[in-house]
Amino acid sequence: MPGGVSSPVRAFGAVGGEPVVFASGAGPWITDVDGHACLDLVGSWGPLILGHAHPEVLEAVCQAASRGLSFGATCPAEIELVEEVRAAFPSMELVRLVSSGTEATMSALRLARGFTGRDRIVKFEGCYHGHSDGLLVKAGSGATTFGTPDSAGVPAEVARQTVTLPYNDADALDRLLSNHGTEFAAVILEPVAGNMGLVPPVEGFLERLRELTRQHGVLLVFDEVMTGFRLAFGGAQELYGIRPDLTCLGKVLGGGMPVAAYGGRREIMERVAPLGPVYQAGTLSGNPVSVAAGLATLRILRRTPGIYQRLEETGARLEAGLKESARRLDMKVRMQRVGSMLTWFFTDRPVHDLAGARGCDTAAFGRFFRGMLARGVYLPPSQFEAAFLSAALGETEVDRVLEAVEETLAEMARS
Ligand code: KE4
Repeated sequence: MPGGVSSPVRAFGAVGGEPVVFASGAGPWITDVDGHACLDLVGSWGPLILGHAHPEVLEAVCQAASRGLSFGATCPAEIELVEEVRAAFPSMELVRLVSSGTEATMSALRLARGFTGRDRIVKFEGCYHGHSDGLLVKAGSGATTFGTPDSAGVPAEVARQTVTLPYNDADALDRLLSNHGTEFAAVILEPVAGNMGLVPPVEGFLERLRELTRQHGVLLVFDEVMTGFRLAFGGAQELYGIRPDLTCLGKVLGGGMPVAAYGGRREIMERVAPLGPVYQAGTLSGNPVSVAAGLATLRILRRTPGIYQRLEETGARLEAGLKESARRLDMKVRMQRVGSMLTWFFTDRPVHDLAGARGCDTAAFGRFFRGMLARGVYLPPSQFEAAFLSAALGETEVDRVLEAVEETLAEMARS
């Protein structure tokens, strides 16, 4: 296995040390093969908003599995899951299920190109939308003219079709679309960014993007793979009151199993095969066992009063605790947070974009990560990732996290 992992970010490259190998999870806890138990603030990179091995989710999965693993045809649970999505995301008038966030965003952009007849897309630096060729692109030499590959193996002519702008810079988009608007099929973004560390949209940013894209006939695509069902049951678009043209979902949608989706305005989605000319397919799309995990997860979220308020309160406690520790120890560390998605940045200034995130003391984050792991708290192994709180974290567990933060920062302050 290259790097001993099935996905690069798990390799601890950014924080040092050997990648951890986990054997089991239960509620807020995750245990490695040596029997060390940690409080899990990664939650499989977002899906486990209910914690590990929730009994009702496991029961649903076992029940589904006992009826067969896959039919390669529509099953009732698939229809029920899509109905849950439509109820939570009114902008998603038609929904197609796929098996990963990468597939969701790749398909949504192919659809945007097919619908508009235009080829170019805009993304923002620091936003990650999965690993399809057209999205592994960074700002080109001409900055706002052409993208260049952000990975080996991505053809230059594919990268050229993607322009990458600084996050939170609506004026840059205004300038680009004023001069080239008719060339662009879509603007895609994380409405709250989690892939450069947690970077919220500045006041008015999302509203300006909605206005500019509508003005130029460019589709607005919200990548809510991370934020969907996480920041609110209806995701960031519920929280900020913005109606995108297309939305991508994943992570919580599958409750820990491989389920993702894209969807949006009916007139756009009706271009998707078999109704229309935009081809997209998948052997295990809507898999009954995977969908059972997602359906159980969404139903628990939907019927549990105050679950999002409690997640907000947990995040607020951690944020207040960090502020107090940083003040007492006179350390340059801050938390950026929206609800139960958060990042510790080692800086004394707000982080609004990738340049700001890169300007933080990432070596300090590595020391913080290792200190927290040694004290039994597992954080995402990179400064440029978000931590995710689960509803399984109770008062006692939050106290333990706060203690570990205080002790780790104190140890860092002494060294
Ligand atoms: P997947 O293909 O990994 O299911 O989803 C891709 C994706 C799309 N959009 C957003 C906003 C995402 O955050 C992701 C995947 N997130 C990473 C963590 N930053 C998953 C962890 C990994 O790559 O191993």
